[in-house]
Amino acid sequence: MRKPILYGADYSVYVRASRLALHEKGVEYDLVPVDVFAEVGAPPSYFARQPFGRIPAFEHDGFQLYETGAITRYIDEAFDGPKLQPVSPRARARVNQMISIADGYIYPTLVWGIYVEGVSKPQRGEPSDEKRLAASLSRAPIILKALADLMGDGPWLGGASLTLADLHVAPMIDYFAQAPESLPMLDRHANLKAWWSRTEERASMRQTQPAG
Ligand SMILES: N[C@@H](CCC(=O)N[C@@H](CS)C(=O)NCC(=O)O)C(=O)O
Repeated sequence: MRKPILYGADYSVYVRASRLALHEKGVEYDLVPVDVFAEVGAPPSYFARQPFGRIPAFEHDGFQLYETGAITRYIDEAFDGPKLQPVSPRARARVNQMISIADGYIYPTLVWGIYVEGVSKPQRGEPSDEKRLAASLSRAPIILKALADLMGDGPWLGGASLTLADLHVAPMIDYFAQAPESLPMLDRHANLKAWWSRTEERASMRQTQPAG
């Protein structure tokens, strides 16, 4: 079998979630650069792999796939290595619930609303959307509480072992944690704070750190 190929850029939280799954499973892969935020955008040929022009896209032995949730589940199921999804219907539902929370709430609010508006744009000398930043800062505690409530005693978001929930949420929290406002917010949830310390130390997180 040939090595799987992931198309995307290391700065993308969705590309990183897919890479984390590959690293945690111990799967060798090739990362083919596609920069969707380049001035010229993604190359026209990329739209044949991902018609919406988003990253990542994935290919394994001729099987093409896009949408990160489908990619990470495929990686978990198609390759040997530690299982990243629980077997019991309820535990699996919790993991899927957290992945959905990541897509629906964490990504727009903590990544775009807080990191991009509050950290990245000022660093690049671009004006921030102050209204969006303020709205996101007031929404963030609801998101963090939901995660903390769902994870319970952990130590991982999905319970006793590392799952895809951790791998989808961690790249987003890594950006959010760069905002000064994130620290007091995380301090309010001892379980989530301990989870983040544990997660950011993982070899897979270090190996997939965006080059910056
Ligand atoms: N639903 C897609 C979302 C992927 C996504 O939004 N990727 C971002 C980078 S983190 C992107 O490609 N953005 C380009 C754009 O918004 O034009 C998935 O799950 O793969």
